Amino acid sequence: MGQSLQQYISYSDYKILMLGLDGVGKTQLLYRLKTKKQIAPNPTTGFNVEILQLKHKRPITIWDIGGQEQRRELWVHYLQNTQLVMYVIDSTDRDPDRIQQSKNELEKLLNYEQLANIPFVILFNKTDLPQAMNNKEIQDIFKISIDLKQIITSHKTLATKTTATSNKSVKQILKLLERVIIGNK
Ligand SMILES: Nc1nc2c(ncn2[C@@H]2O[C@H](COP(=O)(O)OP(=O)(O)OP(=O)(O)O)[C@@H](O)[C@H]2O)c(=O)[nH]1
Ligand SMILES: [Mg+2]
Repeated sequence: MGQSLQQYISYSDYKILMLGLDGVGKTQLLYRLKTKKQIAPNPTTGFNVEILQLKHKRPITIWDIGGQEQRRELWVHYLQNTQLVMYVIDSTDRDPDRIQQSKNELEKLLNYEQLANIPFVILFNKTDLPQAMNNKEIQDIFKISIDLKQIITSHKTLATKTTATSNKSVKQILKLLERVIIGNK
C-alpha cells in the first residue's frame, strides 16, 4: 500500500466494510453518501474507499468491495479491523439463485471470527423501483425484519430499505450509522 493511501486511511479509526452481490448498488450508495450525486454505473473490479464525517466530526472509512462472483473470494482479505458491516441486497432481484447466493454470502460473513460481535446493517436497496419487495416479502424470503429495534442474530443486526439513486436515503443511513456508532437515538 502506498504511503499516501496508508495516511489517508489511518486518518479514520472506524472501518466499515460494504459488501453484497454485484449490481446491488454498493458503489452508488457510497458516492451518494459522499457526494449526494449519482455516478455513472460501472462494476467495481477492486474496491472504492471513502471517508465520511458523522456527527461530532467523527470520521468513518467505508470500503466498498466488488461483488462479482469471482471477486467475492477476495472479501476475506478486507475483514481485518472491520467495526461494522453494511450488507446490501437488491430488493428487486427475485431470482431464487441470486437470493440464495446473497443469503449464503451474508451467512458466511456472520460466521467469520474476525466479524464476531460487530454490528451488521442490512440495506435493502432499490426501493424506488415498483418491483421492490415489501416488508413481508423481505421477512418471508430473507427472514429479516425491517425493524430497526430488532436483533436477529448474536450480532446487533439492523435492517432498513434504501434508494441509492436519490438523496432520500442519505440522512436515513447517516442517522442509522450514528445510532450504531455514536449511540445517538
Ligand atoms: N433504481 C435504482 N437503481 C440503482 C439503485 N442503486 C443502484 N442502482 C443501479 O444499479 C446498478 C448497479 O449499481 P452499482 O452501485 O454499480 O452496484 P455494485 O453493488 O457496486 O456492483 P459491483 O461493483 O459489481 O459489486 C447501477 O446501474 C446503479 O445506478 C437504486 O437504489 N435504485
Ligand atoms: Mg461497485
